[in-house]
Amino acid sequence: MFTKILIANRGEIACRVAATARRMGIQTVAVYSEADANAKHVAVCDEAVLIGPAAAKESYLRGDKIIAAAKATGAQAIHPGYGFLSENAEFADACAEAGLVFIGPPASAMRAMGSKSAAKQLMEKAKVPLVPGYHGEQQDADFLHTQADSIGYPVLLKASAGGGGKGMRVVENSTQFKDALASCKREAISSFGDDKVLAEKYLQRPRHIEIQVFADTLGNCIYLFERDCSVQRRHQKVLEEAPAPGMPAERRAAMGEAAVAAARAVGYVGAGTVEFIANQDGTFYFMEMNTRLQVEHPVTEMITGTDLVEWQLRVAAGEPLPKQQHELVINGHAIEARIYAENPEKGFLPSIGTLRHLGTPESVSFELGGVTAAPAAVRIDSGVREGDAISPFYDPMIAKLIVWGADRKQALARMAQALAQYQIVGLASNIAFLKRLVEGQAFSSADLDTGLIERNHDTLFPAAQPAPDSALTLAAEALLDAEQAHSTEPWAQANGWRMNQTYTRKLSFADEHASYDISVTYGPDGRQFSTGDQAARGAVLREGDTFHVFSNGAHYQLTWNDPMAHAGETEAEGGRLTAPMPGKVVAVLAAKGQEVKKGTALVIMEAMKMEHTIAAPHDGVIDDILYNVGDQVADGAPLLAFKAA
Ligand code: MV4
Repeated sequence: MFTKILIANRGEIACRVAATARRMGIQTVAVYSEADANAKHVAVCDEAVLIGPAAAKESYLRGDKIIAAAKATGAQAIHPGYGFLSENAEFADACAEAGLVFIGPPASAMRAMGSKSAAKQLMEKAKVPLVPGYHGEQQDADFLHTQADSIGYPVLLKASAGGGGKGMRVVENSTQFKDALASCKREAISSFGDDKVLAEKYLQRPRHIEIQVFADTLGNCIYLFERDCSVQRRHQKVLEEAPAPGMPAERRAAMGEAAVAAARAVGYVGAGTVEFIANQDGTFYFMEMNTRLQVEHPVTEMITGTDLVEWQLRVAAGEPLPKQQHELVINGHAIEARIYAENPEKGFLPSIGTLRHLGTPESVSFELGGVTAAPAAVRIDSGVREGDAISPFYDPMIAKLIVWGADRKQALARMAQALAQYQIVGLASNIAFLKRLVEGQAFSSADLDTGLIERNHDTLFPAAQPAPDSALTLAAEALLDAEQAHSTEPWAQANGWRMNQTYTRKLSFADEHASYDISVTYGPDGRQFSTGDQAARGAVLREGDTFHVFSNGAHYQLTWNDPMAHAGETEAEGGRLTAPMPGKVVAVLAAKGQEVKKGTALVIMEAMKMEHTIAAPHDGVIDDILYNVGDQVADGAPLLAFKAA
């Protein structure tokens, strides 16, 4: 086994690989860009090498610099993670030339699967089911038209060099064919520099079902069952689960065997994924093979009790696969949600900024390959910590939230619960969207296909709702509790209530949709809110006058309209503090000559049945107090003389 590996990636996958390496006693070398000097993946590795500026092209995609870093640190192998150089055959070759093990498939297998049409021809020979269609070399327009006519409409044209949904055209009937072909070829040449296309029968309401395969250098090749990744938007996976709902054992075996045949056909070694497109009736067809470990691999790990990164390292070191096919069984159900710094209400625009607060669900930490009785119920794979930035340079993923349940129903419930516990402040996130998605009728009843999100647009993107009374109450409680906690004055300790008097204080909050008033009455029975909502439950995080209320899985951002904000500030330097409106002094909390800290409550006024606290604008000394309790004061009257320290 290797004693030191270099991880040629960043973010959660770099951290994920490092966790397994650490557990196996393998040293890790991180590489990082200038933007990532303080990143988590650098912190969790044993060594780190700076490889260039923030732009991936100048850092994480620089194979030469990464290989030099591996040589300089004495690493024996390079794990590419996913993305970046993970499916780059030239990089795999360059590693081999430098005497380094590329922890991934042979370059020849990557090349064989790189061209979609060439791969399909290979698959045809290997008897892997293909969507009826033409994926040959002939590109003559009339020839392709005849092919499309005999396939039967609707037909899908796809760029042969494409993938990920780019360069596809649906052709509804024969008369549309010519224009669609020309348009598809134009996009193919501009996107991929190659205008070769293939034509296929277009499947309506397909599901994306993929098979995890693993092969070693000794000729063993097995499948670790399937993942259903049908819930996507614009070819970006949103939710992934294993096993696929409704999969009969015989079809699972047939798909698994087809995937193994696909891998064997290209001499595959290591972790790979064979993607199938499936009709609602279960008939399935090969789409493409991803020659890397995938983002969604944790759901497979959870249901099979394996550590796929450990398997990758063992296979790359020449060891046999840790398990044989017959030793693998499916245990329960796992679902992964990709938590992104993005704004679903604004077309999923990435949200750039600092993760000022990150609260995560209670997670039973994942025992990588541990001999535990049951898988962890909740696993979080993340490459960012509170205080870290989501930059415009890389994928704005915050974390992968993966849950396990004894069955799908339990996994779903745990997912909803875990999402409800997630707290993110500083960036927009897709948490609320994910929660609507997993709780929605379509996903919970496993009515899956690749159009699920679009079809359920109205329920997934509801009109903005005003904050509920419970959120308002929680914000008000937090505000009043903080005032009380920050004051050492007896009036505050007495919960705002003074003998034989009832006070009502009005508080005003606003969010981007509306403004909200709540009043709190202090009386002999304690504190009563006008909302009538005395038992709202949730967490509140305060940032200045903004209260982030996390309640029932939602995040409300309520900003307190502080009538005293800035009072006295303009006249602060050795100046006076004035009454914000006409009223009565109800408490004097400071004495002449007293030194006070910034924010200390000095005088409380009552006006229009509301209390107003006049606080020290700076650290300083009270020069004089100009009114006594019970005095009426006019609007703008100086209440005390204050000298800033
Ligand atoms: C299809 C298809 C329907 N019929 N092929 C999209 C990405 C590329 N990997 C294959 N894709 C599709 N191929 C035929 N013959 C529908 C899709 C498709 C899709 C596939 C998998 C996951 C999400 C998708 C979203 C839209 C379309």
